[in-house]
Amino acid sequence: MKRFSAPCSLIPLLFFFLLATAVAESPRRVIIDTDPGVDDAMAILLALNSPELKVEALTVVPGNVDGQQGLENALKLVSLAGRCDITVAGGAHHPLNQKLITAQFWHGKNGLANIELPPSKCKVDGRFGPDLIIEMVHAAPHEITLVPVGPLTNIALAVEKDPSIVPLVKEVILMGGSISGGNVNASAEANIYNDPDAAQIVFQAGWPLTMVGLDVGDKTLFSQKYLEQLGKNHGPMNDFIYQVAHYLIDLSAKFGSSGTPMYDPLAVGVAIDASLVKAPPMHVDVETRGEFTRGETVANRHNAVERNVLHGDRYIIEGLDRVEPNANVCVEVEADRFLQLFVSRIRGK
Ligand SMILES: [Ca+2]
Repeated sequence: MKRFSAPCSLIPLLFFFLLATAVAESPRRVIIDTDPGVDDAMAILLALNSPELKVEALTVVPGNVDGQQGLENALKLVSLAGRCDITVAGGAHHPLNQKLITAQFWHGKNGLANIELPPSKCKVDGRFGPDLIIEMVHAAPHEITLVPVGPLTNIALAVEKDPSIVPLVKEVILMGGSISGGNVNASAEANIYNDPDAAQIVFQAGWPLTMVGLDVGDKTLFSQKYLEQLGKNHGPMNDFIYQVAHYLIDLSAKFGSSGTPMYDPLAVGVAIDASLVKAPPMHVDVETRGEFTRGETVANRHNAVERNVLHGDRYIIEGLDRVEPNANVCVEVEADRFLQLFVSRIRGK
């Protein structure tokens, strides 16, 4: 009997190992909320070519372009990838409390670097994007990761309408914000600036959240070297991304940069492989009123604030109060490893 007892005791362990392996290998289910947008297009095609991810839906938010153009672009992108199985839905038409700001200046007249993709063979889903998010999260509790790469209007609307989704979402990995200055102005990054009220709702919701910001995206410059690698292959997706990257590299050169920052694709990259970045926990608030700082993501690096107590005519510091981190804020990235990953996935290798 003794001879067999050891192997028998290993069976539960073996079962656990096999289960753990299966879980580890099952793809992460994601909904990408997007305002396509050139870097959105790169992000979406990276996701669709990565076996680590199962893209459940694209929900479209106005931002780089208006909602209608964004929806048309999203449908053309899934069609280009031959993936009409992916649900594509429209969403909000404008930010919560301010006018829409569109960015054809950077993204081209059609939002896709003025490249004319073939008409989409895919059909739009009639549901309202935030409702679709609510529905999908309830249908797969604790399994859906939200990857917002545009202004956070749709995600905020979903949370406002049904706060019960918050503990049911696996994780939020968003492109937006910065802890070292903005691109719209001195302080604000565009996705957050375009709807700071929505962003504050999303940051304070209470779910696991990773912020892939402007400052870390600026470290991932897609330069001529990577473009040449991409040019070694041909196919509908490869050729389209080559043209997009070419357009963006030329545009960046006009502003003195040697490459184009891969903002939205990096958020997808973090969803694929979180080890690409270092992201310490911080408490982040979004400034919704500041004279010069509306739309800034204000990050508390040491997660504490002074406790000032009124004594007579003055406040006296009596200690420190802890503030709970609400975001993992990306501060470092293995840029070359990420860019190689991007190129190899778009090349289909
Ligand atoms: Ca975007």
